[in-house]
Amino acid sequence: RALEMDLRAAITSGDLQLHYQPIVAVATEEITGFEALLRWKHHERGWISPDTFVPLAEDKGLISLIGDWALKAACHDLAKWPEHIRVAVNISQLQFANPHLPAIVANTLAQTGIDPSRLELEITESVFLNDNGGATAMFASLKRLGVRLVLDDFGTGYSSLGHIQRAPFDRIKIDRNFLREATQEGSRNGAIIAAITSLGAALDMETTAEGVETFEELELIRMHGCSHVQGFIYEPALDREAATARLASGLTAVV
Ligand code: G
Ligand code: G
Ligand code: MN
Ligand code: NA
Repeated sequence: RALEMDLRAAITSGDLQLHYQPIVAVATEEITGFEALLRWKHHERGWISPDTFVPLAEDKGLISLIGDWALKAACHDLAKWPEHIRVAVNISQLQFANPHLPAIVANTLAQTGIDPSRLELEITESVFLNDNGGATAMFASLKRLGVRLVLDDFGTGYSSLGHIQRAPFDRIKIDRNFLREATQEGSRNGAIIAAITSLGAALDMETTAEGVETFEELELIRMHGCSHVQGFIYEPALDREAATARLASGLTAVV
């Protein structure tokens, strides 16, 4: 109850922030964009993870307020970054279920004046559960705005090729669980990563390997053809100033 009220207050007080984790092209090691990740600095409890407060927000009907805020803040920041940089914003299942979502995205694009193709929406396959065709229609509406669609956390839970078939995804993010063990002898995960990557390439989808932490993992995903990488081997999520500085440094992503 108290935490819920604090969360409402945090949206306006500035205690809720977006941090940005670089997404790096495997071939060039250059930053091509960021994933926007919510961070909440609670005045008494310190940093609270989105794993805790996003479910709370969904439960208490606050997710559209927070989701709209995050979308706007990310586009606002993106407008100040170079044209070739993209930002990926996570869209929760409940936001996705809101028929007004395309209008909200369209308004945000108009207000911030950014090229729609610079905005990526990260959505998990959970939106296909118990779906009667609404999800496919929603993906189509979003796609018509010119934004890019990203299938997040692929390989966890309910992955299905039918999902890839039913929505015009531009990118697949391979969940970091696949990397765990993938470098160990006898693991089948390397083969699975390779299969997802070639499926993606055949369908004109980029593939981002998430959660890459070691050189061994980087080498593995490079070998299997992933086009992009996101992980602590390069950078964690950075605050806006640090992310901006990272771009301005002109350096490729040095490990
Ligand atoms: O940021 P990690 O660093 O801890 O994020 C934990 C989880 O919170 C991830 O699954 C991520 O997708 C989710 N998350 C982070 N930011 C947002 C956001 O802006 N909206 C939604 N819906 N989820 C988010
Ligand atoms: O939206 P999604 O569930 O994909 O959120 C990405 C999550 O992965 C965030 O919590 C982010 O902080 C986390 N993450 C990003 N890179 C790494 C990494 O290299 N290692 C680990 N353990 N987590 C990571
Ligand atoms: Mn994500
Ligand atoms: Na993910």
